[in-house]
Amino acid sequence: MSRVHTSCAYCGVGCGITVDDAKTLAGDTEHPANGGALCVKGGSLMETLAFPNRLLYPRLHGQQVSWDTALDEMAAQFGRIIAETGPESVAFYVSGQLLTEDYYIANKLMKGFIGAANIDTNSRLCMSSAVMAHSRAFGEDVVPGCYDDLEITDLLVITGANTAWTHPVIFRRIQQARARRPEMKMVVIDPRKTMTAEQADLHLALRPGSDVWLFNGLSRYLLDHDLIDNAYIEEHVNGFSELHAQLMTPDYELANVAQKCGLSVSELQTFYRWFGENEKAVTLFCQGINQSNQGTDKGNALINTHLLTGRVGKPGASPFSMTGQPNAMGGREVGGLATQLASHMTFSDENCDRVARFWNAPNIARKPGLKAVDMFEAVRSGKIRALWVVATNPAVSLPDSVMVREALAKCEFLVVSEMTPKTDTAQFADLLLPAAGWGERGGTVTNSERCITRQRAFTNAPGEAKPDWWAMAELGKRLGFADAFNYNDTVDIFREHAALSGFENSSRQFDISALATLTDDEYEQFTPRQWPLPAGKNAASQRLFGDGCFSTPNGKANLLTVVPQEPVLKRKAERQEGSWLLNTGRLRDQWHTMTRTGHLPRLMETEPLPKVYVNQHTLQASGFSEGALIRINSLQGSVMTLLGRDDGLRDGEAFMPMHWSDDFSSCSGVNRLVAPVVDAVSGQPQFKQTEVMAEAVNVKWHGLWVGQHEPELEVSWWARRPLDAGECRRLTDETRTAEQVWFQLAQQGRWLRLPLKGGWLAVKLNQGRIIGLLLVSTTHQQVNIDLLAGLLGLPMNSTALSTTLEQALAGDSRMICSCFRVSEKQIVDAIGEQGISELSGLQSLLRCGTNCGTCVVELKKLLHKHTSSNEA
Ligand SMILES: Nc1nc2c(c(=O)[nH]1)N[C@H]1C(S)=C(S)[C@@H](COP(=O)(O)OP(=O)(O)OC[C@H]3O[C@@H](n4cnc5c(=O)[nH]c(N)nc54)[C@H](O)[C@@H]3O)O[C@H]1N2
Ligand SMILES: Nc1nc2c(c(=O)[nH]1)N[C@H]1C(S)=C(S)[C@@H](COP(=O)(O)OP(=O)(O)OC[C@H]3O[C@@H](n4cnc5c(=O)[nH]c(N)nc54)[C@H](O)[C@@H]3O)O[C@H]1N2
Ligand code: SF4
Ligand SMILES: [Mo]
Repeated sequence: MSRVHTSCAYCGVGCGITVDDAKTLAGDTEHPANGGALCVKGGSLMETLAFPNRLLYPRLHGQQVSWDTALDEMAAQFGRIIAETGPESVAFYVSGQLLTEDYYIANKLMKGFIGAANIDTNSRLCMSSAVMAHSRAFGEDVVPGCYDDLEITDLLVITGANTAWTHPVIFRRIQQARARRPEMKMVVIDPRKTMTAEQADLHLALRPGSDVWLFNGLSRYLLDHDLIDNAYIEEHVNGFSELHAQLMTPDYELANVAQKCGLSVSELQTFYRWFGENEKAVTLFCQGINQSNQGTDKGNALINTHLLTGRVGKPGASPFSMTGQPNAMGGREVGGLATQLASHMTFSDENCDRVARFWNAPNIARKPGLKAVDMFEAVRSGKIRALWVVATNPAVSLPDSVMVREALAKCEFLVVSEMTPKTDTAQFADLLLPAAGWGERGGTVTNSERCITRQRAFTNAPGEAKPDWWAMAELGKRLGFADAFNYNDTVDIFREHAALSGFENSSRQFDISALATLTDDEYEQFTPRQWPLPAGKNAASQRLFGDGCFSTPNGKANLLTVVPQEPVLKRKAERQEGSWLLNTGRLRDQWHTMTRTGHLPRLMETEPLPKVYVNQHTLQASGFSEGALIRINSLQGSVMTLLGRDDGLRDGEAFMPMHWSDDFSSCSGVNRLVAPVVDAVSGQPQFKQTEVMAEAVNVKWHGLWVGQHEPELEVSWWARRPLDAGECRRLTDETRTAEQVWFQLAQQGRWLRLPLKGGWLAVKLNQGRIIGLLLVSTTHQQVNIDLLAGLLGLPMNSTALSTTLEQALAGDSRMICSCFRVSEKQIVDAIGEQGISELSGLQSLLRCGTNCGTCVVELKKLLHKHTSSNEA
C-alpha cells in the first residue's frame, strides 16, 4: 500500500489527510490540527475529484491550443499592453486557495519584474481587515495564539463566526474540550442564532455592525472595575492614555452601549463580568468582524481588550483570527496582497531595496497596488487592460457582481486559470488555462495557527492541466526574465521563499529561513511545523508575543482609539418601509461558488435550493408565504430566490448564502445585491449588511424537472442540483402559461402527457425509456425526488409510473446528516415508531451525528420536538 500525507483543500483549519493507493481518504491521525477528524467537506474530497466538466486544454477564444501557443499569446498581449500604457495597466487577481509556491511566483513576477503592485487576492474579501488589525496592534500580521488555546481557555468568545459550520473540526475540538471541562464557558456574538450560537452558554444577538460599541464598552468596563493589567500596560503597550480618554465618556456607559448594541444591560454585563473574571480568555473572530465597513476597527477594538488585560500569546489567552481558505495564511506570508510587498514587508524604501537585491529585480514596485474592488473598477474603466484571474471566481464572489461582470466583459485581455470552464468568470475569458488541482499538484499551505503542511500529489493531472506556479514562471520567462523564473520544481521555490523570509531580517516574526536549506528529500518528507523557524531553529514556540515584545518600532503593542460607525447602506433616500437588512455567509456543506462541491448530490441535499431566510415575524409582516419565489432588489441589482424561514434571525433581518452562481440558478447570486462598500483601512467589502426590498413574483406555474440531462426549455427562473442519475431542477415562468409551455414541448416530440390534480406530468422518452419527467402544477408540491429519479432509464410502464408518482407526491424529507445520509423522516420515524428518546439511541440506530457531529444540535431539536409532542 502507498500512503500519501497531504492536507485538506478547503478551510483554514488545515486538517491533515492521508490517501492510500490514490483511492482511500482518511483524516491524518498524526496531524496536529485534526488528529484524524474530518468534516463532511474534507471527507468527500475524493468524490469531488470527478469533476463533471474538467478543463483539460488551454483554450484561446474558445479554441483548443497548445500551452506554447497560449503562453506566447499571453506574453505578447501582456508585453504589448505594458509597453503601450505601462506596468500598471496589467493585473493579477489570485487566491487563498493557491499553494504558497504558486503565490510566491505570482507576487515575485508582478512586484519585482513587471514592476507594479497590481496583484491582489480574494483574501482581500476575507482576511484583509484582520491583517490590518494585527499590523496596527502588533506591528506585524501575526496570529499570536494556537488551536490548543481554544481547548484550554476558560472563556471562549466567538464573534462574527459560525464555527460549527465553517470550521467544523475546530468546533468539534472545542465541544470535546467543553465536555471534558464543563466549567469552560462559551459566548457567541452574532446577530443570528446560528448553529454555533445555539450551543453557547451566552448568545449576544447584537445589532448588526455594532461590534465596536460592544468591545469599546468591554474596555470601559475593564477600566471601571479595575480589571486591567497595569504592569503589562506600563511595560508593553502604547496608547493607553488616549484610549482611556476616549472611553471615559458617557458614551461608553453600560446603558448606552447596551442600547447601541440592541442588547439588554444584564446580558452585556454577564459577558463583561465573565471576560473580567477569566484570566484565560480567547476571542475567536472571522467574517462578521472582517467583512464590514469598519472591519479593521472591529478587530482592533477586540484586540484592545486583550492588550488591556495582558492576554496576548499566553496559554489559553489570546485574540484568535480564524483564516477562511486553506492557504490564506501562506498568501499573507508571501505578501500576495497589493498592500504588502513580500514576506511580511511593506513598501518602505528600505524594504523595496532589500527585496530588489534579493530577487535581483530590475523593476521593484515601490508603492501599493489596487485592492480587489478598486482593481475591478479599474478594469471596467479601462485603466487595467489585461487581467489574469487564478483560482477564484470574482464574477460571483466580489460585491456588485453586475459591475464586475461588466468589467470582465470589457477587459481587453482576460486570462482565467481554472479547473473547470463552467465558472461564471471563465465565461468571459479570452484565454482559459487548465490548472492542476488538489491531489494533482504539490506544495505547501499554512493554516490559522501558522502551521505549514505539505500538500502532495497522489494522482496525475488530467489532459494538459498544469500547476499554476508553472504557468506563472513560464509567463515570467516569456516576458524576458528567464533567469529569475527558472525553477525545476516547487522545492526550489520554497527554499527561495524561506531564504527571503530570513534575508536581513532582524525585526519580523515571519522567518522560516531554517527551511531555506531543506534538501529535496527533506521537503518531500516534511512534516507539519509551525513558524517562526529562523535559521538554526528546528521547532517554533506554539505562541507568539507571550513575552510582551511586539514587532513595532519600540517593541510595544498599540491600543487604538476606534470610533463606532454605522454600516454604510446604499439607498435612494430614507430607509424604505418594509425593507430588510440582508446578511450573507456560508452553509455547512457548500464551498464558496460551488464549483467544487455543487456537483456532489450528497452535499446538495441539506440545502438543495437557493433561499433567503427571515424569521416568522418578518415573514408574516412581508405578506409572502414560506417557500414562495420572490425577487429581491437593492440599488445594485436584483435576484430571484425562494423564501425560507429561520427563527434565529432578528426582526427585519434576512440571511442569504453566498454560494449560488449562474451555473446553479438563473439569477440567485447574492452579490448582485451587495454594494461595493469597503473598509477604509483594509479595503475589505462589507458583505454582511445590505438594505434590500423584497417583491412578489407572479409565477404562472410551478415546475419540477427530474432528468438525465437539462430540459430544453426557456424559463424565467430555475435552480438545479445534481442527482446520481442526472439532475433535478425547480423552474417557473412569469410570462408563459403552463399550456404555452406544453405547446413548446409537444413540438419537440417524444413527450407523453399525463393529467394530474392541479396540473400535469410530461414524460420524455427515448427509445421507449424514460429520460425525463416534468411535473407542472398551479401550486408548489413537496415531492420525493429520489423516488422520481428511480424511474429514469426504465421502460415506460404506466402502472409503475402512477404508483411511483403517488408515493413521490406523498412528500419529501429534509436531509439532516450529510455524512450518513439520514433524513428528517428517518429520524422522526425512529423516535415515533421505535420509541428512541435519546441522542445515543439515534446515533447507534442510524449512525447520524457520529462522524463530524455538526448535525447533533438538529438531532437534539428533533428529539425534543417529537418526544415532547408524544407526551403531550
Ligand atoms: N462550509 C463552509 N465552510 C467554510 C467556507 C465555505 O464556503 N463553506 N469558507 C471558508 C472561508 S474562505 C471563510 S472566510 C470562513 C468564514 O467563516 P465564518 O466567518 O464563520 O462564516 P460566515 O457565514 O461568512 O459569517 C460568520 C457570521 O458572521 C455573522 N455576522 C454578520 N454580521 C455581523 C456583525 O455585524 N457582527 C457580528 N459579530 N457577526 C456578524 C453572520 O451572521 C455569520 O453567522 O469559512 C471557511 N469555511
Ligand atoms: N456575499 C458574500 N460574498 C462573499 C463572501 C461572503 O461572506 N458573502 N465571502 C468572501 C470570501 S471570505 C471569500 S474567501 C470569497 C471566495 O470566493 P472565490 O474565491 O471566488 O470562490 P471559489 O468558489 O472558492 O473559487 C475558487 C475557484 O478556483 C478554482 N480552483 C480550485 N483549485 C484550483 C487550482 O489549484 N488552481 C486554479 N487555477 N483554480 C482552482 C475552483 O474551480 C473555483 O472556481 O468569497 C467572498 N465573497
Ligand atoms: S474542517 Fe476544514 S480543513 Fe478540516 S476537513 Fe473540514 S473543510 Fe477540511
Ligand atoms: Mo474567505
